Parts: sequence; structure tokens; C-alpha cells
Amino acid sequence: MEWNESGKIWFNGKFVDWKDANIHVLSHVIHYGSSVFEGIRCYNTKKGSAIFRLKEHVERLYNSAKIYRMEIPYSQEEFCEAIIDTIKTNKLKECYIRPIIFRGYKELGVYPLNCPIESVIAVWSWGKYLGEEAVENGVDVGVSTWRRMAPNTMPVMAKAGSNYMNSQLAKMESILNGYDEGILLDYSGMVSEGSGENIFVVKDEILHTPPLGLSLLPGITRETIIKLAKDMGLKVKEHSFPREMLYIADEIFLTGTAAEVTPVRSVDKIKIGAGRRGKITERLQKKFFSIIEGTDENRYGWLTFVD
Ligand code: PPE
Repeated sequence: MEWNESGKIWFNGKFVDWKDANIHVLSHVIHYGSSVFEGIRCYNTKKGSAIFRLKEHVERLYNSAKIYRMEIPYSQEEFCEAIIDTIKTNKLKECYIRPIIFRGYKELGVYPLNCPIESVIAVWSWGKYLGEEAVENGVDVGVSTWRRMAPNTMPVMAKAGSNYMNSQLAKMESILNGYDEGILLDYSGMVSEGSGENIFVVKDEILHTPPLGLSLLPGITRETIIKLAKDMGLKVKEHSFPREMLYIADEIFLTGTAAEVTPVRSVDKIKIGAGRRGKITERLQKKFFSIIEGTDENRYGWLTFVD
């Protein structure tokens, strides 16, 4: 990841210098994790810079805010425009976009509704999330001893900062145990998702992925892959499956804005398939990359061009 420290950050409707985008240490968000955010990518396509699925990401941000009773003082259209302006102002052809909404400085105490809502959009360069080689060679993952939050504890459909304390536990554990990423089970022991990605299993040419009820983030890349797979004539089953299904899979891959489509070559040191990227994973990657490179027609309207 490469910070853009000479760049500008959009802060409550105005551009401020990177070093001046600060908040008070007694802001509500610092003490109680009161934030919702997004991760979006802008690609340097053959036809110019384009944001992938901007509308869907902004809609999810507003949904996350709604769940936490946060009122964002801009319309979704205005927010999309602000994201485009931020990319233009920073003159980046390709970047990762991080909008975040949080409760700011006024008072402390769990009750949050007196604190102001602050809105920020930052952009920077972020290469391959799980390493440059991961996209081709795949990653080694371990099933975490930590579970995703049970459905009646934290709302996982909200992409809230506080949910990532759970992800951090799984990520630290997996890295310290020598893996690249951790896979979490849901409270009942079924496969849920990675610390920052959704998961797909290929078995006998059928794609399997856990359904939304299993404590996972409704990933926009997940939804993209389901659509592309169906268009390619592949069968996709959204259903719950147990941990051991991972061990006997033909192929596994992870999806996310940061991770894009990353193959998994082992789980808990058990080799998956041939221990390298599988054929169906490769086909889906090719299709996905052709869209974000702009070599495929913008058939679904998933690209929003910056200029
Ligand atoms: N699950 C989790 C827990 C998650 O964090 C992400 C995105 C996904 C699934 C995939 O969602 P989507 O990006 O809509 O396909 N994780 C973001 C943040 C990663 C980070 O380290 O920060 C991302 O990929 O941008």
C-alpha cells in the first residue's frame, strides 16, 4: 500500500491536506468504534479511469449507516460525485477508495446520538491485497479459532469499523500461524468468510458459497462473481456447508474489493485440488479482469468513468 501524503482528503465536503485530516482523541469513534466504511477500487481501464460498482458501494455505505442510525448529510448522488472529485483532485489513474462515516467529538458515553456525523473520503494506491503472486499461485489459509459474530450480536450486513476487531483477531492468528489469511466459521460452525473476503468452493464444477444469513458481509465482488458464473453457464449454490467441505474441494477462491479474486491452494495445510489455481477459478478471474481492465464491454454498467 502506498499513501498519497501530498494529496488531499475530502473531509465533510471540503478538501484538506493529507496531514490536516485529523480528529480529536475524545471523538466517539475512537472509544466505541462508531464508524461505517467502504472499500472501492478505481481502475485504469483501456478507456480511462473507472470506478467499479460505485453505486452499489455507496448504497451499502448508506445501508450500513442506516442500521446504526447515522444520518449522512448528503444524498447518495452527491456522495458519488464527491468520490469522483476526490480521485480527480488527487490525480490518481488507479486507486483504492476509502469513504468512512463516523461519530465525532462532542461527548462520551455509549449513547451516540448527540455526537456529530463526520464524513471522509480518502484515496491511495493499493496493489494486490494478499501479495503480487497470490492471484496466480494462490494463498495458504487456516480456519480460525475465532467465529464470526452470531446474528443477534453485531449486524454483519453493516460494514462497520467495529466488526473488524473480529477480523483482526482472525487475521493476527492466521499470520502468526504462518498462513496468509484466516477463514472464519459462523456461530454454528458453518463456513462463513475470510477476515476481509468472501469465500467460494468449486466441487464437481458447481460453485458453492455461504448465504447472507451466515454472518458474512454482502460482498459486492461476491455478487459480481455469482452473476458472471451464471452467465458462463456455471451452477451456483448459495447454501451452508461445513468446514470439511473446504478440505475436499476441487478449487477454492476468495473475493473482495481489495483481494479481487484470489485462489486458495491449501486450507489448514491440506492441499486443495492440485495445490494451485484451478481451471474454473482461472476462467472467472479472466472474466473479472477483462471487465476491470475495460477490455470487456461495460455490459452491466459496472464501470463509472471518472472523466
Ligand atoms: N467480507 C469482509 C469481512 C470484508 O471485509 C470484505 C471486503 C468482503 C467480505 C468483500 O466485500 P466486497 O469488497 O464488497 O467484495 N473487505 C474490504 C476491506 C479490506 C481491508 O483490509 O480493509 C475490501 O476488500 O476493500
